[in-house]
Amino acid sequence: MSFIVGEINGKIASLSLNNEKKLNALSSEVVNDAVAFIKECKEKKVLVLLLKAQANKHNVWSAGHDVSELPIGRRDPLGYDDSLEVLLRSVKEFPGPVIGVVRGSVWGAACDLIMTCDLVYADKTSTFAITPAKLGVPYNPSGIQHFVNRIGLNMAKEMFFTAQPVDCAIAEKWGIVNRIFEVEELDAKVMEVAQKICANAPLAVQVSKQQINMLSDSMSAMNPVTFELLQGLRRKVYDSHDYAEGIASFKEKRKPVYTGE
Ligand code: LCV
Ligand code: LCV
Repeated sequence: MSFIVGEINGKIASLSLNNEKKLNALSSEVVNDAVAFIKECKEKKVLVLLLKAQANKHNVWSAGHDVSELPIGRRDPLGYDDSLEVLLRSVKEFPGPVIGVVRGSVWGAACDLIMTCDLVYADKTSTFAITPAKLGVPYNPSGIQHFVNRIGLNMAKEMFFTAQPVDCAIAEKWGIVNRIFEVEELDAKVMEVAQKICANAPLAVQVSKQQINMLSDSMSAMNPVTFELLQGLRRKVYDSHDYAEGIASFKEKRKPVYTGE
């Protein structure tokens, strides 16, 4: 069974996350199937890729990283080769616009995935939360950069510090989403945008995506020593009692007891 539902119609394709029992959590199976489909879209010269999720009774778009796949201490949970980071890079490097189409609640790394999309349209039931603080996880620099570049310093800090869902109205005001639509009009409105993009010159569209990404990434050139200091800070967190406690409390369905160590 595939953990995504993929469809290619000419220059427009859609990829739907499909991990029902874990609320579309981004497990390695989901990620592997998604990355393979994105590669197929590139080979078939798809210009616009719609990123959706299969509906579920919890109305959760995606519950984020699969917590059961997070390492328990002594290993970076969001390393460069972590399957989730591979997915984020394949979205960012896809040659055409990737449009996030959101219904329901988006959690943790799935929120980072949304921040990595080029355009995001959502319905009025959508909410967005980034949750490392809730689980005791040290988020990674490229992920944090997605938030800061997208919504600015104080909004990114509020999301990271509180780990609370942001509702659709604030999400639109802060720029997490391009536009909010009524539940029943979302798909049609997104298709209109996709078709307007497909009416333009593909190369001009693709090169403007690459240029915008390169310019926004170049604003945070960092010297290697600073980077190593940053990695040392993160290691302190993923080697901590609180990191192990965060993961354990989720699995045992209880509130975490953090000690600050
Ligand atoms: C595995 C899950 C998950 C899940 N993994 O239904 O951003 S970071 O740094 O934190 C990053 C590391 C990250 O992305 O971490 C994960 C962040 N995600 C979250 O914090 C969301 C965790 N999930 C929830 O808060 C609840 O599940 C929500 C609010 C999404 C839905 O709550 P609801 O009461 O409707 P359940 O919690 O009962 O979930 C249904 C099943 O899905 C599993 C969960 O363990 C349960 O499985 P069982 O029925 O086998 O107990 N599940 C949910 N999220 N991220 N498994
Ligand atoms: C020369 C023109 C022009 C014009 N140049 O009246 O952004 S980039 O990268 O694309 C960059 C390279 C750039 O700035 O490219 C140009 C971008 N501009 C556009 O795409 C707008 C092109 N123009 C139009 O779409 C229509 O002209 C609008 C919608 C502005 C107005 O339409 P309307 O039907 O009211 P016409 O199209 O009949 O234009 C009246 C006269 O102005 C000329 C046009 O050729 C026509 O001249 P003739 O009466 O001799 O036929 N014209 C309009 N825009 N950018 N000439």
